[in-house]
Order: sequence, then structure tokens, then C-alpha cells
Amino acid sequence: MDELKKKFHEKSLKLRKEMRAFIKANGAKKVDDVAAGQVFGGMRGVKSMIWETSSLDAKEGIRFRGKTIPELQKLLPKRKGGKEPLPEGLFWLMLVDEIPTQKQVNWLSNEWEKRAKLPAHTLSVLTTLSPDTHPMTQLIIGISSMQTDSVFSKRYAEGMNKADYWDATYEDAMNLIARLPHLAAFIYRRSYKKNIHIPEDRSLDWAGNFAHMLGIEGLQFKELMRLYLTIHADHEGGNASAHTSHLVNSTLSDVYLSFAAGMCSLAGPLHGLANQEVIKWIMEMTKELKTTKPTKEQVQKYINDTLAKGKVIPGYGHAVLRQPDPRFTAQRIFAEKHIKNDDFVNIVWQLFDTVPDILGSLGKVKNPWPNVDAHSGAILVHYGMKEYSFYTVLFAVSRALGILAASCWSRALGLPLERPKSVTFDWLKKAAK
Ligand code: CMX
Repeated sequence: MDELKKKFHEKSLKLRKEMRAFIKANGAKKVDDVAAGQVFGGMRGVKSMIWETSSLDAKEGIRFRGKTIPELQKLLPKRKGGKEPLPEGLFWLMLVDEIPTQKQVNWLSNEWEKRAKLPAHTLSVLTTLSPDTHPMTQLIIGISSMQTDSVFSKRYAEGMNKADYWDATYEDAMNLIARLPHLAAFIYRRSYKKNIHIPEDRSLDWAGNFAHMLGIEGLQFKELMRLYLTIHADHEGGNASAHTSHLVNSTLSDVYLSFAAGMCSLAGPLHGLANQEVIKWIMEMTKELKTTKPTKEQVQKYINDTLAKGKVIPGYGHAVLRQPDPRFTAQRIFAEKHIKNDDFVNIVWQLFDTVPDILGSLGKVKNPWPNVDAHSGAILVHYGMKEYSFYTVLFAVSRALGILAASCWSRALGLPLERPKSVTFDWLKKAAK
């Protein structure tokens, strides 16, 4: 058994025992109340799920196993000569709650490269799709098609013991994470680069090799991918894509199917697709205004016109956060360091100075600040990736790290089928009395 798997098994056995004892002693204790407004309000704030890999605070933002993004940037191993953390290190941290050594991270890079080969039928399935199929749809089909290789499904059909669910889920998670950059790069090159593909470079790390296979060369883009794939990896369990995966996986659907289901959720414009919507909206702004250097007044008018048309300002607002998203800040710092005088990046910063006042003045928006999606597009365009329909796929590749680490934990802890209670409006009216 490999070192990571062994550590995960030992830790999960311990926590499982502790949780069972906790539930026995405290299971009947009330920890929260639900208000009628929450029942109608998309379950905001209702505490009803265990998610060990990260947690979100409205003011402070995300912490992965207790660590903020700047702390991860300091503590996680890096590529030789690099400054950004390797996402392999974050996966290790999320799975076993330990900062890995350089050697452990190098092992994980190699291990994922060994597991990365895509099944031939996945490539065949993708080539039958119309080339204008949205990249997220292609990704979801590609992931589902690989379910033929699910270790969990195969072993379940053979009568696997419950006690081994964690083992099969770990194998599936490792295989799927290893394959995702290859699948995503295949989709990108097929859709936008005349179906000309770039062979992997086995000497590179997971994110660096992904950048290479996308065909965008240069050390800075590799560093951007390392940062990007780290900061998008997890956002506790309640967000729509993580929760969808968690729900589907709780039926003992394997992670190919449950992660694909989560990605259907990420593909919505109020969630992950917002990253394409932001840059599309900015590009439309520059076209309408006939300048890439708009004045403050022009930007204000464009925002107000968007709102007047009954549309949201993409990249702004959040269901939990009540401050600028630290993932926005991390990208801004990257851009300040590496990118000088880029018109789209400057517009992103201009929007940061303009949107919050306007959204705040509406009196209904709970969080007028930028979220993770407000910045990424302008940076990607700067490095030459202008095909914004692909951006949510980058988010998806990263999000696999958190969702799949959490799926391993769900199966190791023996979490049950998820089944909240719905009520009718009549029931709610009576209960409110
Ligand atoms: N622009 C305009 N109006 C907004 C807004 C925005 N960016 N954010 C919130 N509002 C509006 C809501 O649409 C809602 O209006 P109605 O009462 O008329 O329906 C009102 O303000 C209250 O909403 P809220 O409680 O502040 O926000 P929610 O928790 O309901 O929604 C979110 C959160 C992210 C869906 C919302 O802020 C939004 O639509 N943002 C734009 C899309 C976006 O950037 N999504 C990406 C989120 C991050 C991610 O998951 O990747």
C-alpha cells in the first residue's frame, strides 16, 4: 500500500471511531435552528453536512485544513525555482491533514502521471460530438465515459465488503484526478486548436504538464496554473458542485458519476460558469464602448445598464462570503507581480473600484464584493487563452482535488445516504404559527 493511502486509512479509522462515539454521546443534542426563510432561501446556512477538507468563513474566506491561501503559498512544496504551491501538496494536505514533504509531493506527481492514460473509447466518444459542444458538456461526457474503469463499481458488483469502500474510492479518485488534465487538454486542443494534440511531458508536475499540454508555454503560465489549480480546489461542502457530488456519491454511485454530476452543477452561470461570463461581459463592454480603456463614468453606466436589463453583474456576490474573496486577492497579487499595463486586467481592477458601491446601493445584495471568478479570465486572456468557453473546465480540474478527497472521507467514515426533508408550503405556514 502506498504511503498516502496508508496514512489516509490509519487517520480515517481513528476519526471514524471518534465520530461514532461522538454521535452516540451527542446525537440528540440540538446544534442549530432552521428559520422559515431558510427553507425558502436555498438552505443558506443550514448546517447539515460533514466536510473535512476545507471550511469557509463569511469574513475571512476559505481555509484548507485550517490554512489560508497565503499560508498555503508559504507552506506547500513548490517546483524548483517556482514560487507558487503545487496542487499535489494541497491534495495531500486535504486528504491526510499533513503538509507533505518535497519528496512526498514528487511521488504524487509521478503517481498521477502513471495513472493518467485516457481510455481509447473516451477519445472516440468525444470525437463523435459536434465540435461546438460546450467544453463543460464535453468534460462531463468524457468523465462519465471513463466510468467503465471504476474500481468501486467493479468491486461492488463482485460483492465488496463495506469496510473496503474507502480503498476502492481512493483508487478511483487517484485515477480520475490523474486523467483530468489530459481529458481537459484533449477537449481544448480538439475544440480550438485544429485537433492537434501535444504529448505529455513526464518531467513536469500535474499543473505544469497541464499547461504544457494546453499548448501555452512559458514558466509564468505554468506558475499561474499551479496557483489557479490550488485556489479553486475546494470551498467547503455546501457549494452547489461539491454538494451535488456529495449527494450523488452518498448513493454509492462511484466518483466518475458523482463528480460528473457535480460538474453539471459547476456549469451553471451562478456558479463556476461565472468565470466565462465575466470576461464575456468585459469584452462586450469594450465593444459597446469602442475602447479598452474606459473612463470611470463609462464603466458605471455599463454596470447600471446591465442591472437595468435584469441581469446580474458576473463575478460579484456570494452566498456565504461578505468580503472580497481571498481567491480574487491571490489572483490580483499574481497579476500585480507579473502583468503590467494589460487593458483587461486594468478593467478588472476598475470594476473592483466601481461595482461594490453600485451593488451596495441596491440595498438587497448581501455581498457586493468580487468572488473568485471576477479576475481569472483577464489573466488567462493575457497569457493567450482567449477561448472563454473553456474557463470553467479549468475550474473543474481544480475542484476535483477537494471533491474527490472529500469523497474518500465520506466512504471511509461510512456516511449514509443523504436524504433531507422537504415540506409543503401549507406545512410551513402551520409550523410558522
Ligand atoms: N449582480 C446583481 N444582483 C445580484 C448580484 C450581482 N452580482 N448578486 C446578488 N444579487 C441579487 C440577487 O440576484 C438577489 O436578487 P433578487 O432578490 O431580485 O432575486 C439579491 O441580490 C439577493 O441575493 P444575495 O442573497 O446577495 O445572493 P445569493 O446568495 O442569492 O446569490 C450569487 C449568490 C453568487 C448567486 C449571486 O451573488 C450572483 O448571482 N452573482 C453573480 C454570479 C456569480 O458571480 N457567480 C459566481 C459565484 C462564485 C462561484 O460559485 O464560482
